[in-house]
Amino acid sequence: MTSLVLGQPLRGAPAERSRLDGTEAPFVSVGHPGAADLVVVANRLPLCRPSSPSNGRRSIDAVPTGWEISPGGLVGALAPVLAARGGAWVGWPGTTGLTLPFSHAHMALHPVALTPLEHERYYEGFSNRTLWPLYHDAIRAPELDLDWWNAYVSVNERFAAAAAEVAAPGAAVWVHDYQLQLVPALLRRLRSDVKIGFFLHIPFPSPELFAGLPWRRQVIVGLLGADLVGFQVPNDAANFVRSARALARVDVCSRRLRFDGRAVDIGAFPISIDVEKVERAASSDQTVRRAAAIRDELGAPRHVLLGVDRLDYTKGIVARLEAFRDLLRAGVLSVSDHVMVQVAVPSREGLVQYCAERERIERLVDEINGENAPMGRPAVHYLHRSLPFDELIALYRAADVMLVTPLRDGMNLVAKEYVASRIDGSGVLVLSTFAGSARELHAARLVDPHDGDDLRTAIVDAVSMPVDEARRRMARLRSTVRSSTVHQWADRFLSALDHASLPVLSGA
Ligand code: GDG
Repeated sequence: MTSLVLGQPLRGAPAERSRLDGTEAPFVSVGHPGAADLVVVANRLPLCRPSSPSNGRRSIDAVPTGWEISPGGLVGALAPVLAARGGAWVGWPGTTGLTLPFSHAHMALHPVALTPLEHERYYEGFSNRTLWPLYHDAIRAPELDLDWWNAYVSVNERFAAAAAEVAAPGAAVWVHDYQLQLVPALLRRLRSDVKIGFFLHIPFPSPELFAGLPWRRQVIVGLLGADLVGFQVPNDAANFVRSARALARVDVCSRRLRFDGRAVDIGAFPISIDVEKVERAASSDQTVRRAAAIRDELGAPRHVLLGVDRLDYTKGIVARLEAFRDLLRAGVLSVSDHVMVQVAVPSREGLVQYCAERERIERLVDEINGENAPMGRPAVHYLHRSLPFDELIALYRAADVMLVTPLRDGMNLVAKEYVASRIDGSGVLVLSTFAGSARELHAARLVDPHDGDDLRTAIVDAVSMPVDEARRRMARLRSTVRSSTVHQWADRFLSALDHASLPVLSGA
């Protein structure tokens, strides 16, 4: 177990009270390499800028004043496991200022430093201009650049070295996502005693698409360094197995591959949300009041339609707005009865594809409002910012129809959050069949976002759905979402990793 002393700062180190959930666990410096029984390795440390101004107290160990642990689903799911097992989180802190390890709420956080050039090549370049579009059905043309690939290799080496340093003998190391696909094999070379799990949050492409990546074999071999490789849905796992067969000549026996004299387990582990947290927020009096106030602010229309996405070309925001525009133009919907709210959280703003997408979205919003909206009463309310969690939940409660229409998405948690927040059993979810969540949320009004006709019909179906049918569907959706939480997801993955075949001990 870890030998971190938590709950009090190290001697001489001034404490900073955490603002996460009002807990009082301080950031304290840690200096115990090789002490963590569970290590999470992810591109980012779970740190963010607080939404409220800093209280002015000084942080320690170069944690800049005003940083806090980000309260997202992943950290919510993993923090208790890390606390119970004694765990560490290895990741890029998102800034150049943070270099020393520190701890928070029984987690040791180990920053991995990146230079601005590495960030540009490894993260913006190879991760987000090569892999992201390639893994999302090449909705945008993946760009190839040898310098980006070289940076990806060297940054993955650094992450693997950091994980190797903090993992206790026999520890479980859980590597996350497309930015770190080489880490499993690199880490295995450094630490053959640890168990290595890898989970991909985004889709894995078909072998035909994957063949467009010149470094495809290296990526496959990188992933095959794990004892367990997990995907969102079975189809992603099947795509991976097909490429592994073709490129690395693995033997396949059901869900277990044999590669290089070792077994590699493959599985689908659909991620979920903190259902209890969403339900608690959705049922508070404050949220109910705020949801009613939002409807009033929107002009008390009969139907509020909602979209909530990172501003990303994979999310199908343009197709959704075009469908809404066309229905208004055709007079099928009317601005007096139908108002749309689109939250588009700023994302990857340094990349040209994202700037272009933002321009397309904003042109469409202007077009729709220009053509249809009376003065002071927009038809589309466009929020290009991140909202506080409670406001997001109030919006879910205010919305009669939730439009989740990605062109391709690993899972899509917004769909699950909407369902979890509909505690009164009302509301209609329109969900793309290209989202991983469509495999579980069959009772949604499923739609093909690539087909404008289907999208328009789905919106009309949603706003005109008989109350009985809507409630029947929502009851099924709610029972599905409630039966599988993010905590169960983490438990399932980690227990599958515990049961994966034992690694060969060094020297054995
Ligand atoms: C990747 C995969 C997979 C959004 N707007 C606000 C806000 N959000 C939160 C949502 C949700 C999260 O962001 C978005 O999650 P998604 O699953 O929709 O999408 P990605 O960011 O693309 O995530 C995806 C996921 O990883 C997990 O494996 O499902 O397929 O692409 O939780 O609530 N949160 C707040 N304000 C906002 O304005 N507070």
